[in-house]
Amino acid sequence: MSRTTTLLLTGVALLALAGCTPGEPAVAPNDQVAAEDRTEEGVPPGGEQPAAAVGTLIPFAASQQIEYTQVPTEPVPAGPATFSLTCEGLEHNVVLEELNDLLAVECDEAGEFTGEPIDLPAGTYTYYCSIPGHRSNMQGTMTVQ
Ligand SMILES: [Cu+2]
Repeated sequence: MSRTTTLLLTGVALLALAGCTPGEPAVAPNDQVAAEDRTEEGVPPGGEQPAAAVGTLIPFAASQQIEYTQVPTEPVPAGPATFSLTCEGLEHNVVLEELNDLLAVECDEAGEFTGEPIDLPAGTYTYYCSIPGHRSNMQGTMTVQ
């Protein structure tokens, strides 16, 4: 998925969230959604999210070399988070050591990849690429608070 597409999808999701009127229930049953607001499948807008970021988006990037070219440099908020990884063609991933070596996101071709949402407790995490031979040059720490 291209970065532009992801940004567009994220924007659509944000617009859908912004469309909720304060004071109303956060989740509207489908039968309370006006017919013209339903999608073709009968799902209210925003009711079926694309595989886009949930919670805090934590972007990583890696190059054709054995290196990350983008990593988190500021502390990220604890709670739901989604890792993304933009690659140029060489296979890489982001694994979180403190979460039992959880695979946060991986790539096997050029493009931007989005991982499954993760609930991140506060703490300091060691991230690394688990592709054989990569970790020695692809490792760092990030703070979640
Ligand atoms: Cu790698």
